[in-house]
Amino acid sequence: PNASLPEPRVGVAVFILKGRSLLLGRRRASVGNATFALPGGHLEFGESFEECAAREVKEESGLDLSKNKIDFLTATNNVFLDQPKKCHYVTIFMRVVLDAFEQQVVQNLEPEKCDGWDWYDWEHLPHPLFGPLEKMLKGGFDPFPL
Ligand code: 8DG
Ligand code: MG
Ligand code: MG
Repeated sequence: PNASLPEPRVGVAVFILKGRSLLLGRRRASVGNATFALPGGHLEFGESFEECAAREVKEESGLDLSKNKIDFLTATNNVFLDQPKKCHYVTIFMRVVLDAFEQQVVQNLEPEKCDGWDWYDWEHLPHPLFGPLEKMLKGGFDPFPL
Protein backbone atom coordinates (compact mmCIF):
# COMPACT_ATOMS: atom_id res chain seq x y z
CA PRO A 1 0.00 0.00 0.00
CA ASN A 2 1.24 3.45 -0.95
CA ALA A 3 0.63 5.96 1.83
CA SER A 4 0.74 8.86 -0.62
CA LEU A 5 -2.35 7.64 -2.48
CA PRO A 6 -5.83 8.69 -1.32
CA GLU A 7 -8.53 6.18 -0.38
CA PRO A 8 -11.20 5.26 -2.91
CA ARG A 9 -14.32 7.44 -2.57
CA VAL A 10 -17.95 6.97 -3.51
CA GLY A 11 -19.39 9.17 -6.24
CA VAL A 12 -23.09 9.34 -7.08
CA ALA A 13 -24.03 10.41 -10.62
CA VAL A 14 -27.59 10.91 -11.79
CA PHE A 15 -29.15 10.27 -15.18
CA ILE A 16 -31.95 12.82 -15.36
CA LEU A 17 -34.03 11.75 -18.33
CA LYS A 18 -36.69 13.75 -20.11
CA GLY A 19 -38.20 12.27 -23.26
CA ARG A 20 -35.16 10.98 -25.18
CA SER A 21 -32.77 13.52 -23.68
CA LEU A 22 -30.60 13.73 -20.59
CA LEU A 23 -29.01 16.48 -18.52
CA LEU A 24 -25.26 17.00 -18.93
CA GLY A 25 -22.82 19.75 -18.03
CA ARG A 26 -19.22 20.41 -18.96
CA ARG A 27 -17.01 19.93 -15.92
CA ARG A 28 -14.58 22.42 -14.45
CA ALA A 29 -12.66 20.10 -12.16
CA SER A 30 -9.32 18.42 -11.56
CA VAL A 31 -10.86 15.12 -12.66
CA GLY A 32 -12.42 15.06 -16.11
CA ASN A 33 -11.95 18.76 -16.74
CA ALA A 34 -13.85 20.05 -19.80
CA THR A 35 -15.73 16.77 -20.31
CA PHE A 36 -19.52 16.38 -20.29
CA ALA A 37 -20.82 14.66 -17.18
CA LEU A 38 -23.97 13.94 -15.22
CA PRO A 39 -24.86 15.97 -12.16
CA GLY A 40 -23.66 14.30 -8.98
CA GLY A 41 -21.05 14.35 -6.26
CA HIS A 42 -19.65 12.66 -3.22
CA LEU A 43 -21.65 10.42 -0.92
CA GLU A 44 -21.64 11.94 2.56
CA PHE A 45 -21.55 10.06 5.83
CA GLY A 46 -24.89 8.40 6.59
CA GLU A 47 -26.55 9.22 3.28
CA SER A 48 -28.52 6.83 1.12
CA PHE A 49 -27.76 6.82 -2.62
CA GLU A 50 -31.17 8.42 -3.24
CA GLU A 51 -30.57 11.19 -0.68
CA CYS A 52 -27.17 11.95 -2.15
CA ALA A 53 -28.58 12.02 -5.69
CA ALA A 54 -31.36 14.47 -4.73
CA ARG A 55 -29.02 16.68 -2.68
CA GLU A 56 -26.31 16.94 -5.34
CA VAL A 57 -28.79 17.59 -8.15
CA LYS A 58 -30.44 20.33 -6.07
CA GLU A 59 -27.09 21.93 -5.14
CA GLU A 60 -25.79 21.87 -8.69
CA SER A 61 -28.89 22.57 -10.81
CA GLY A 62 -31.71 23.69 -8.53
CA LEU A 63 -33.88 20.80 -9.73
CA ASP A 64 -36.04 19.49 -6.91
CA LEU A 65 -36.33 15.70 -7.10
CA SER A 66 -38.05 15.30 -3.74
CA LYS A 67 -41.26 14.13 -5.44
CA ASN A 68 -39.58 11.87 -7.99
CA LYS A 69 -38.79 8.19 -7.94
CA ILE A 70 -35.00 7.76 -7.91
CA ASP A 71 -33.75 4.36 -9.08
CA PHE A 72 -30.42 2.62 -8.72
CA LEU A 73 -29.04 1.60 -12.12
CA THR A 74 -25.52 0.29 -11.73
CA ALA A 75 -22.11 0.89 -10.15
CA THR A 76 -18.73 1.13 -11.84
CA ASN A 77 -15.15 1.13 -10.61
CA ASN A 78 -13.13 4.11 -11.86
CA VAL A 79 -9.42 4.53 -11.31
CA PHE A 80 -8.03 7.84 -12.57
CA LEU A 81 -4.25 7.64 -12.73
CA ASP A 82 -3.70 9.99 -15.67
CA GLN A 83 -5.41 12.99 -14.06
CA PRO A 84 -3.78 16.00 -12.33
CA LYS A 85 -5.03 14.51 -9.06
CA LYS A 86 -4.84 10.70 -8.98
CA CYS A 87 -8.07 9.30 -7.57
CA HIS A 88 -10.29 6.26 -7.39
CA TYR A 89 -14.10 6.33 -7.36
CA VAL A 90 -16.72 3.70 -7.00
CA THR A 91 -19.48 5.47 -8.88
CA ILE A 92 -23.13 4.77 -8.21
CA PHE A 93 -25.41 5.63 -11.13
CA MET A 94 -28.97 6.61 -10.30
CA ARG A 95 -31.88 7.56 -12.55
CA VAL A 96 -34.80 9.94 -12.46
CA VAL A 97 -37.35 10.07 -15.25
CA LEU A 98 -38.96 13.49 -15.50
CA ASP A 99 -42.32 14.10 -17.07
CA ALA A 100 -41.73 15.07 -20.70
CA PHE A 101 -43.66 18.29 -20.01
CA GLU A 102 -41.72 19.08 -16.83
CA GLN A 103 -41.05 22.81 -16.74
CA GLN A 104 -38.67 23.20 -13.78
CA VAL A 105 -35.84 25.54 -14.74
CA VAL A 106 -32.31 24.23 -14.61
CA GLN A 107 -29.79 26.66 -13.11
CA ASN A 108 -26.02 26.54 -13.06
CA LEU A 109 -25.64 26.97 -9.31
CA GLU A 110 -21.95 25.99 -9.11
CA PRO A 111 -20.43 27.85 -12.09
CA GLU A 112 -16.92 27.24 -10.72
CA LYS A 113 -17.54 23.49 -11.24
CA CYS A 114 -19.63 23.44 -14.41
CA ASP A 115 -19.94 25.51 -17.59
CA GLY A 116 -23.72 25.03 -17.56
CA TRP A 117 -26.41 22.34 -17.71
CA ASP A 118 -28.28 21.44 -20.84
CA TRP A 119 -30.52 18.74 -22.28
CA TYR A 120 -28.86 16.56 -24.90
CA ASP A 121 -30.58 14.14 -27.22
CA TRP A 122 -29.51 10.53 -26.57
CA GLU A 123 -28.77 10.15 -30.29
CA HIS A 124 -26.59 13.30 -30.37
CA LEU A 125 -24.53 13.37 -27.19
CA PRO A 126 -21.81 16.02 -26.84
CA HIS A 127 -18.18 15.08 -26.60
CA PRO A 128 -15.89 14.41 -25.00
CA LEU A 129 -17.99 12.65 -22.38
CA PHE A 130 -16.49 12.14 -18.90
CA GLY A 131 -14.44 8.89 -18.94
CA PRO A 132 -16.68 6.73 -16.72
CA LEU A 133 -19.75 7.72 -18.73
CA GLU A 134 -17.98 7.21 -22.05
CA LYS A 135 -16.88 3.72 -21.01
CA MET A 136 -20.41 2.69 -19.96
CA LEU A 137 -22.10 3.97 -23.06
CA LYS A 138 -19.47 2.42 -25.35
CA GLY A 139 -20.18 -0.83 -23.52
CA GLY A 140 -23.81 -0.60 -24.64
CA PHE A 141 -25.34 0.71 -21.43
CA ASP A 142 -28.72 2.36 -22.02
CA PRO A 143 -30.16 4.38 -19.10
CA PHE A 144 -33.69 4.62 -20.52
CA PRO A 145 -36.40 2.45 -19.01
CA LEU A 146 -37.83 -0.25 -21.30
P1 8DG B 1 -19.22 17.61 -3.77
O1 8DG B 1 -18.09 18.40 -3.23
O2 8DG B 1 -20.38 18.43 -4.23
O3 8DG B 1 -19.60 16.45 -2.90
O4 8DG B 1 -18.62 16.89 -5.03
P2 8DG B 1 -18.59 17.33 -6.55
O5 8DG B 1 -17.54 18.35 -6.77
O6 8DG B 1 -19.95 17.64 -7.01
O7 8DG B 1 -18.09 15.92 -7.14
P3 8DG B 1 -18.08 15.38 -8.61
O8 8DG B 1 -16.68 15.42 -9.11
O9 8DG B 1 -19.14 16.03 -9.43
O10 8DG B 1 -18.54 13.85 -8.41
C1 8DG B 1 -17.81 12.97 -7.58
C2 8DG B 1 -17.14 11.89 -8.39
O11 8DG B 1 -18.05 10.98 -8.94
C3 8DG B 1 -16.34 12.34 -9.60
O12 8DG B 1 -15.17 13.03 -9.23
C4 8DG B 1 -16.09 11.02 -10.25
C5 8DG B 1 -17.42 10.31 -10.01
N1 8DG B 1 -18.24 10.37 -11.25
C6 8DG B 1 -18.16 9.41 -12.24
N2 8DG B 1 -19.00 9.74 -13.25
C7 8DG B 1 -19.59 10.92 -12.93
C8 8DG B 1 -20.49 11.75 -13.62
O13 8DG B 1 -20.97 11.48 -14.72
N3 8DG B 1 -20.84 12.92 -12.99
C9 8DG B 1 -20.35 13.25 -11.76
N4 8DG B 1 -20.75 14.41 -11.22
N5 8DG B 1 -19.49 12.47 -11.08
C10 8DG B 1 -19.10 11.33 -11.66
O14 8DG B 1 -17.45 8.43 -12.17
MG1 MG C 1 -21.54 18.66 -5.98
MG1 MG D 1 -20.65 17.46 -9.00
